[in-house]
Amino acid sequence: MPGFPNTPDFTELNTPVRQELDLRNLPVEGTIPPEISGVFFRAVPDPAHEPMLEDDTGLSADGMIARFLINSGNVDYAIKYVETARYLAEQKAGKALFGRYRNPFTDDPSVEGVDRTVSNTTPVWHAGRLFMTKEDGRAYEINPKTLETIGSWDFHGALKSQTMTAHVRIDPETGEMFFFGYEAGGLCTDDLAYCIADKNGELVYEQWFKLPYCGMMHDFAITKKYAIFPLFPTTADLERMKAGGPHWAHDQDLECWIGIMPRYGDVTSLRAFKGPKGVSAFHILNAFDEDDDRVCLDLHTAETNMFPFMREAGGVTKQNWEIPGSTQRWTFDLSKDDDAFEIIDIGPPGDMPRISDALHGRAYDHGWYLSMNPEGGPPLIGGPVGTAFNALLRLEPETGRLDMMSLPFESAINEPVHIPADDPDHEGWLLAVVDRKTGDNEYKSELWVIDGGNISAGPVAKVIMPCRMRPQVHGWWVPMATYKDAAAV
Ligand code: V55
Ligand code: FE
Repeated sequence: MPGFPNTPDFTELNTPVRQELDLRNLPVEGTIPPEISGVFFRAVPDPAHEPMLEDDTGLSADGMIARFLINSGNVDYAIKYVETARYLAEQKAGKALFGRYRNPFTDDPSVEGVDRTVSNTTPVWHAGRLFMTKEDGRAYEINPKTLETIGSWDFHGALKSQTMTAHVRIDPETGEMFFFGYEAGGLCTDDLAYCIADKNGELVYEQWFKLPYCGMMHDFAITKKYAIFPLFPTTADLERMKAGGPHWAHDQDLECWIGIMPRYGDVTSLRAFKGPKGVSAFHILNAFDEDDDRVCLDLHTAETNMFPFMREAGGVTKQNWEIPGSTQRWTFDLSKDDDAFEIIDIGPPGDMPRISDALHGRAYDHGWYLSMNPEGGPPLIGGPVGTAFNALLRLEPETGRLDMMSLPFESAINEPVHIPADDPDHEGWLLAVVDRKTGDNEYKSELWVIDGGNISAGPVAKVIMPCRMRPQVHGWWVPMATYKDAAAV
């Protein structure tokens, strides 16, 4: 695409689309089960302008909020830019004004002090409100009906943290939203803000503590008793940034660190554990209390950072497919005084996990995630790390049972959402967008409806998309009754 760099972040499936749409009654092959009634929100980064500097990452692409509305087998689709302060400033100028990923020292002087976040990572629904989130800033509130941007969200002025994770955790019983922000006190700070919003969306708890280093904490977990903060050794350095360098560099010799505290406790009760050097993880499948003192954390790990630009800045020169990884269970024993913990492999490498929302923080017997089928051909160029997943897995961590839905050659699958079934014996449904290469820089996309308990059978229905789609990061399912009750109308 003219003007955009000829790199994996801007070519093939990652080719910028930059199209806002509002479509009705898309064609469906097969039958969508009538119990699937609600809304699948998706975060889709798509750069509205060519990068200001030569190199850029897709993680800087402007957030778009997309919505599949599914009702009685009918499907509507809409997608719209999140009108962040950054998006509006660049729209006005007609060009990019913000420089490198998370480095304000590289910006055009005209935007000094303007909120840099692009809200491109996860749509979050809580207490009747919809947000678009990104870990480098605060969330933006979105009107779920019109997809218009309402504005930056600070919990009615209560939030002190300058950042909010894209990976909040909602307790299925209490309806509380647990979240955190790292670099909470500003760029490159080692401040971690741990927060809880009650079921009505009011911020009722915000406590800060110091991390051992300013590193990446993309996700975290709660159990019924604990909050778990895993920090991985991709580190930020203010001097490097002032010199125009990257925010992140992966440090292969630094240990990861895990902080655990009672989830309603005081941060002074935090226990610290030390993990392997150089290991990187982005997403957690689930966490739960095994007994009073033992806490399990199931996550997707890799030997180094899966983002080429983060590991290259740290001198690691491997290709994505050369990086060993696995799905692991980390078990922490809080009755012991040392800072070690147990690690066992529970499944093949992958990422983009999904479990039933009702089982967050609880013992669970299966989950789904994306992976690479070694027999599925070379991966398509697409998605945040530049190589797109070509398989969906269903894993039972306890029994080791593994099922796979492999895709046709030259196809890619985006992270699914899970929809519970009415029948408690049915594992529910997964919705995921699947992209297929159909020609020279030509792609066709479909929304697949998959039986969660029988993924190897392939989709039970497909929604045929009439438009080109750029890869999603994360998604969120909202049942129809909840959606209709939205606060922002
Ligand atoms: C991730 C995604 C981001 C980001 C940092 O998936 C990490 C990991 C889409 O933005 O800014
Ligand atoms: Fe994520």
